[in-house]
Amino acid sequence: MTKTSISALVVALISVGCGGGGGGTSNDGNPQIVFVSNRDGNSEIYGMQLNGSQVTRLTNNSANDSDPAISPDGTKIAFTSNRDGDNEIYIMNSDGTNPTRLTNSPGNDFYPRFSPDGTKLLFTTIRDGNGEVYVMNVDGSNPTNLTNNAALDRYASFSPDGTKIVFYSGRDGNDEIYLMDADGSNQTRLTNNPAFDSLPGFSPDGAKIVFTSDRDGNSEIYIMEADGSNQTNLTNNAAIDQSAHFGANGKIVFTSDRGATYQIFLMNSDGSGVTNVSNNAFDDSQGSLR
Ligand SMILES: [Ca+2]
Ligand SMILES: [Ca+2]
Ligand SMILES: [Ca+2]
Ligand SMILES: [Ca+2]
Repeated sequence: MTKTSISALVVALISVGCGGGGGGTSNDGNPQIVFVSNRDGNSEIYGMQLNGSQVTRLTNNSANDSDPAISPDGTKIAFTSNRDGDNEIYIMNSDGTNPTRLTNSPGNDFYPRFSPDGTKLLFTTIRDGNGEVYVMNVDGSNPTNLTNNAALDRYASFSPDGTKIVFYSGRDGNDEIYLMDADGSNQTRLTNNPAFDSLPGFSPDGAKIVFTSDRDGNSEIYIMEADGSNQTNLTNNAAIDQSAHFGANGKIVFTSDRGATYQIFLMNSDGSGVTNVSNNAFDDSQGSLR
């Protein structure tokens, strides 16, 4: 694929969903990073260690598999797939065995994110006619609409203590980041910028939120305090930098096309120490770090 067509692909993926997560950092044999790659001919989910070693393909079918998130204990991976017709939420063991469908609705369901205790999954669904943030038990039971309004609501992640949820909404006329309590109450806007602001995720101490914005002319990774103050550009690069998520070790994983293809990068929370961890000729994206 050309770089231009991949750029369009990743923009399309952003509109449907991207990665995130939190949890332990011990090297217990489970993947530390999960991501999406087309290296084997179509969109599949892969796992690897923090240094890019032990790359393992975890899905193997012709459908579009995307949006991977690792459970806090590292044993499960939630993801999105259209293998049964339209996008639904699935869960599998971290070695790729036993993929199980958790949703079954005619609209797209995507972007699963684990609660800190691993018992619940946030996800986005259009089953009610526009994007809403739902929460369900990790077995798929009791799906509950948390946002419940006429605008687009998407891409939700829990705070490390499980009491808050940060998410994207278009309810105030453009793409902004919002915070709410875990039961959907107290929905509050954190960004207020005419540009695209989306894909938010908390730092492991809950003090900061990382997100993607194009307010400085192209897609960059930003960080802000959890109250929305002190919004700072971490990447400052002419390339497309997007889809950032913290791990429990305080590192940020993100996707960038600053090389010849889209690759998975790690950096420190101040933007230093940028390292290409996937480092191959194919497009890799939607990295999620536990
Ligand atoms: Ca596939
Ligand atoms: Ca809505
Ligand atoms: Ca905005
Ligand atoms: Ca950039």
